[in-house]
Parts: sequence; structure tokens; C-alpha cells
Amino acid sequence: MTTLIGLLIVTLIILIFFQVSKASEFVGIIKGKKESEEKLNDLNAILFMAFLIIGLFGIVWSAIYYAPWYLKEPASEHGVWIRQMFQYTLVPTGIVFVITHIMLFWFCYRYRHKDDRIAVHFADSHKLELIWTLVPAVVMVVLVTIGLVNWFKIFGPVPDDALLLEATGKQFQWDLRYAGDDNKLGAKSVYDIGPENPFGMDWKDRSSKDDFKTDTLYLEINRPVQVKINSIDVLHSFYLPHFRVKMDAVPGIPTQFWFTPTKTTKEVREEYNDRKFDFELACAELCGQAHFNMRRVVKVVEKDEFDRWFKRQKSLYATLGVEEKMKDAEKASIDSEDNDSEATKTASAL
Ligand SMILES: [Cu+2]
Repeated sequence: MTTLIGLLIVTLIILIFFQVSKASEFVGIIKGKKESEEKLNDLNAILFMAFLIIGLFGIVWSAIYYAPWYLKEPASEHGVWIRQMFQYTLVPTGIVFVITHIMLFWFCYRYRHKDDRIAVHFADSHKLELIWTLVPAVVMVVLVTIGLVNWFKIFGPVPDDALLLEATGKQFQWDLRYAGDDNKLGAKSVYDIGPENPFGMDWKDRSSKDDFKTDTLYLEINRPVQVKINSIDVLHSFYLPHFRVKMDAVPGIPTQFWFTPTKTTKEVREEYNDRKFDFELACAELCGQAHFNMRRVVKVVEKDEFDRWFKRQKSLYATLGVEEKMKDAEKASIDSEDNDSEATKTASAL
């Protein structure tokens, strides 16, 4: 409702300005062309200043108004570096943005056409050219260097003790598979996916046998996590906003991200004074009608709690009853072989 009223007010203001300019045009026609042009120039100049003041006020107001929804302090090691990069970029670009826009609109207002004013002409100024080339160049080099240093740190080699897990995006959920005790993900193929084998696991691969699936993403504080990301249908994006983790899930092109959580869920609940707070895993790529449904809860816990939780998990191999099914299938094939040989014997006896 507030938005609607706001829109109505803006529309009305535009209409008023339009009518005023039209009216002054008609007055001009009656009074003579010269005078009307001057009045229009004045009106346009005032409108430029109004736009500048309302625009700047709007920027400051929206920054303050939306502040409660901003992402809070990062809960991962590299998140702090990313936040710093945002700040380093925002300060110089913000200052330049404000100064150039004030100048842009002020010049339109101050130097509007007047019959008795003659424009000053100068061909060029080497000093000015040097300043506005060198200053942005130096700022850009500094920003790019900071960016590259952080890029190599964030996408550098994964530590050996990293917890390995896999996130598979599909319409509309994240399938989370942990590598189990051996910390190795078993082989799988999208062609083997079926109701009895939701991950398309290759059960002949020994590493598959301890892999397990969870609905909640459990992580251990201060332990690096390596997430292998993929998708089985459309584009998704693995997004952990509080940890500043975001990586696209592309069908047919495996991607990955590793990071280290530095705050437990409990600590952040106390920090925000919000007992119901939970980190979340979202999909940051609009992937279809139930895109919102891809949300998963993320829990970061202390080592002891994580170990206890990890031990409690049942492997997919056990949950899906793969061994029993294999035995049954084997038995069924032996039985059918026996039946076949019985049938052959009976046929040859006849
Ligand atoms: Cu999505």
C-alpha cells in the first residue's frame, strides 16, 4: 500500500511539472518567443537541481532504510576478505559518484543558456588530462591487485583436511551427499539415477559405500569444507550468503568451492540476539516455479558435536538396502538360470 501511494505521489509530481511547463509554453506564445524560452530554461535548470537533491536524498534514505536487511558480518574466513574488497571498491567509487553527479547537475543549473553569457573555449589542458587518466588508472590497479591476491587465496589449493561433500542442484531441491569416513565421494552417473538410486551411485565403487545424504548441511567450525557442485537439469547457484559463498551449478560442468566457517550457529544466535536464527543454503539462480523451495538449513557446530552427528548418519548403501537388493537380484538370477536349465532338460527329454 505504501509503495502504491509513493508511486501515485511521484506520478502526480511528474504531471504537475508537465502541466506547469505546458502552461508556461502557452504564456510564452502569448507574451512572445524570447521570454518563453528563457522561462523554460529556468524551469529546466530548477528541475535538474530538484532531481539532484531528491536523488541524493533517496540514495541516503534507501541506504539507511534497507540497512537491517544487509548481510551482517561474514561467518567464514574468506568472507572477511570479500567484505573488505567491497568496502575498498565502494569508498572511491562512491566518492567519485557523488562528486561527478553534483557537478553534472550543478553545471546544468549554473550555466543554463542566457543571452548575455558567452561560453569560454579552451582547446585542451595536459595537466587535466594527466590527472583524470592517472588517478583512475592508479585506483584501478590497486583494486585489481587486491582482487587478484584474494582470488588466488580463495580459489587456491584445497587443504588436505577439508571435509568433502557434494551439492547437486535439481528442480527443486539441493541433494547433499557427504563423502563419509573415507572422505572420498563414490563414483556416480546421471544415467543411473532412478527411484531406487536417487544419486545414480555406482555401487561397485568402494568409496560409494559410506557416502550419506542429509537434508541439513552440517559443518564443523574452523574446518575447511570442499563442496563439489553440479546440477542434473537446469542452471542453479549454490549460495551461502552468510559465508559469502556462491558458485553456479551447471549441468555437465562440475564446479567447486572451498571455505572455512568461523562462527557456530550458537555464537551467531547470541550475536544477533535471535534464538531462531539459522544459516541458510539457497539457490541464487531463478530456476523455475518452485525456486524458493531450494532453501536448506545450515548448522555450524563444534568439533565434538559434529563428530557425534557424523557417526549417527547412515550410509545410502544401508538406507537404500543395496546389499539386500543385490542378494535378491543374484538369487533371482540363479533361480531363473535353474528354471531355464530345468526347462531345457524337460524339453530335451520330450
Ligand atoms: Cu533456484
